[in-house]
Amino acid sequence: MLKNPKKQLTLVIGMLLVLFLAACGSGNDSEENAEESSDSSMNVGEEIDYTITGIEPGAGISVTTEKAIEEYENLDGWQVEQSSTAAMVTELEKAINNEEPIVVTGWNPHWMFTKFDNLKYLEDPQGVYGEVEQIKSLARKGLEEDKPNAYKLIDQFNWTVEDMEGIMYESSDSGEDIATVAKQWVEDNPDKVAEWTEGVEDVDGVSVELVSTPWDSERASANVVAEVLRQKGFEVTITPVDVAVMFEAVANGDGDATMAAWMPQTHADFYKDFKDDFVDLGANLDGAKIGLVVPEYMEDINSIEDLKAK
Ligand code: PBE
Repeated sequence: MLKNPKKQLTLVIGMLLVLFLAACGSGNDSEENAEESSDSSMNVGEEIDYTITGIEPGAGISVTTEKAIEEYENLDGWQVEQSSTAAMVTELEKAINNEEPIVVTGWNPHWMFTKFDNLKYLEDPQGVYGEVEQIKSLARKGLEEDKPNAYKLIDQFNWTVEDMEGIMYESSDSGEDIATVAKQWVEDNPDKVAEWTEGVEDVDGVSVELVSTPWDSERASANVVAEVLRQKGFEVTITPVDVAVMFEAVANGDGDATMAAWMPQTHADFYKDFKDDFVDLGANLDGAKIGLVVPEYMEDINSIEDLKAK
């Protein structure tokens, strides 16, 4: 018989603990996992202060992420921290090096998926981020009549996610400017260039203004097309602007064309606003994607709905 009440209490607690652990142990595996995942996903929100690491405020993906926060009830109390793509990538790299949780706005084509081979998109059951995106070329009205050879070349330009990511990765890896890498790419890919320039006549110093956005993906396409246009005798300028300004410039004729319209989802709002005032030349790239991206070691977070409201 134990006389010491303290010891007795310890014993009782100990027995309860044994019973409790036994009860846990008898539960089936899936129940256990479900419990674990709800616990750890709750921690994820807390650990990252209910903050999605975003990019530039003007980006389509930033607008879409604000929408996602509105649409998903489980994202109540979450926010997007908007800054820049470079800052987002720095945060991502830091988190990965420390195996810490992070949720970023991510997209393809981008070299982040080559540099970090442990990233995954979160499932998006409500389809806020759309499925597969295309990158489209748009021309100003009248370009076909004014500069038919430029129009034809831009219309015939198309390539793949791998082509674009190749240039982006090479530039980020070597530290060389996208323009330099793009020029080399044009030299190394005569077959593609031949397709785009089929039936395009040489000109003598006709000027072309391409408008684009400031992301590496768009700097890659703009510089590749600019280089090929230059080889045909055009004088080309590339003006990087915000997404909204890019659509506006092609619509009001300030710019001749862009190769940087992400549709049907990413730039839907901008596209809609100006759609009567430009010519849609169709996709120049298929298979782009945007969404929320996390490192694979966040094993319990596979869907946006696995994140818990604040
Ligand atoms: N992006 C890259 C851009 C378009 C190109 C996905 C960051 C966006 O507007 O979201």
